[in-house]
Amino acid sequence: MTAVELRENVLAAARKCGADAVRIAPAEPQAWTHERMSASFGRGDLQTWPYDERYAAKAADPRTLLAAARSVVCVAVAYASPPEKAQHGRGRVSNYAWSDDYHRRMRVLLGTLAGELEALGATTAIACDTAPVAERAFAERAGVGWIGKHTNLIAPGLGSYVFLGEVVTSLAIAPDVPLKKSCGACTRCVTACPTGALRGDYTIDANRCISDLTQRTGPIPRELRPLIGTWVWGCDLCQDACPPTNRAPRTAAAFAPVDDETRAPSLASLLRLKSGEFKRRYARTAIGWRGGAILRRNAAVAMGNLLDRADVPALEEAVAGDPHPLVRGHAAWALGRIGSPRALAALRVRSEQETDELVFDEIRAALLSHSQGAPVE
Ligand code: B12
Ligand code: SF4
Ligand code: SF4
Repeated sequence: MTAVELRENVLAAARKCGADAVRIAPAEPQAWTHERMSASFGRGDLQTWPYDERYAAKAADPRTLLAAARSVVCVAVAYASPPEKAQHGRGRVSNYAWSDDYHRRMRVLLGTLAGELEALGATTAIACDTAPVAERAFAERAGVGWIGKHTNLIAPGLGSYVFLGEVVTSLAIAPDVPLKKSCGACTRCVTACPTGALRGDYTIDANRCISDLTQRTGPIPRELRPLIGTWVWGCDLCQDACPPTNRAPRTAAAFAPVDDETRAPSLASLLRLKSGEFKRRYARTAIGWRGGAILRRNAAVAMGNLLDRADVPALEEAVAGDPHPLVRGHAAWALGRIGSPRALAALRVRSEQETDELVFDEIRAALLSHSQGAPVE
């Protein structure tokens, strides 16, 4: 097989496996990516992630994953469905989590493609999300797309609603060239971000990103809670504001939403979600890796932003009876934000009974803000 035939065969195989875009990057260490990642971790941009200088060095060098690596086959798979508008009483979930878990689908795609390369005598390793690979950087190097100011990779014709995946291989495949595109003067995503996470220089303070805030395990900083709106998992605001993403079709049949409740769950049901129901509803989705308590916490924050007195009974129940202190604490915050006589009475009753220090602190802060006439942050 000639070099041209090899390249064409690999690209065709990737498309046959389901890739919407595919390009090749050389499996060389990327000094520029290493530097950018080190700088980002050094600034403390991703404090809830276990990333450090060692991780940056690994992620910028595909030979950490496969010692004999010569090429990285970079694929992008479109996942957007028609947009969901915010609905009263319902939480917002990011488009990437509406369907069956993309990790499984991507593993099948990448595994099948890797099998085809192995049939040619190659060794391979696959990566999607969880392996130490700077996926956006390699996709950018391969020319799959360019990295926008919202820090997501934008693929021409597909936009940024694409999952990335890689097959690192010992095959020497003729590489592509980067697209050399940029956002130009556009800053729409930066303006659209409610938390100020995007700096506008193609970097992000992920500690402020709603996607991170709704997925992390600990308490959400009080001053950031009002900025989350009704997002209960992930956030799409910067991508929804992005012109090349908006011009792309939103018809990814392979990632069709599981059902309406997964796409926009009722906040009252979410706050009462028991562990069995959580598993039944979410095990098949990309939300399943976190426990139900995280979703109940997020539902409480969304209610604290909706400010609907109809939510007080559900929040009362949560502050008094949820087994997880994280949920009781955030429910206390939400009751304080709503601030109706019934909400404040529930907080006073609970303040006599609560034994967990952090929850007690939330109740105290909520009550205090009312005694001083100031809104709860
Ligand atoms: C940690 C993580 C997060 C964190 C941090 C996000 C971040 N921007 O770093 C949080 C939880 C916030 C997050 C959120 C989301 N994530 Co995420 N996440 C990851 C993960 C696991 C690691 C990313 C990482 O290492 N970040 C550290 C930073 C410093 O590195 P970086 O993002 O790779 O980008 C740097 C380099 O690429 C470098 N660079 C190198 N060459 C070049 C060239 C140019 C020209 C430029 C400008 C920069 C550049 O500069 C970049 C910025 O400093 C990756 C999977 C993976 N292994 O890569 C998925 C991944 C990045 N996430 C993904 C998705 C889908 C999301 C969400 C859209 C989900 C959602 N809707 O909630 C949001 C998007 C939020 C946002 N605006 O970024 C996709 C992105 C697909 C795409 N089209 O880009 C990935 C690739 C997973 C996948 N396999 O598909 N994520
Ligand atoms: S995902 Fe949401 S919070 Fe995160 S950077 Fe984009 S707009 Fe901001
Ligand atoms: S909204 Fe504009 S600045 Fe942001 S990523 Fe899209 S094109 Fe770039």
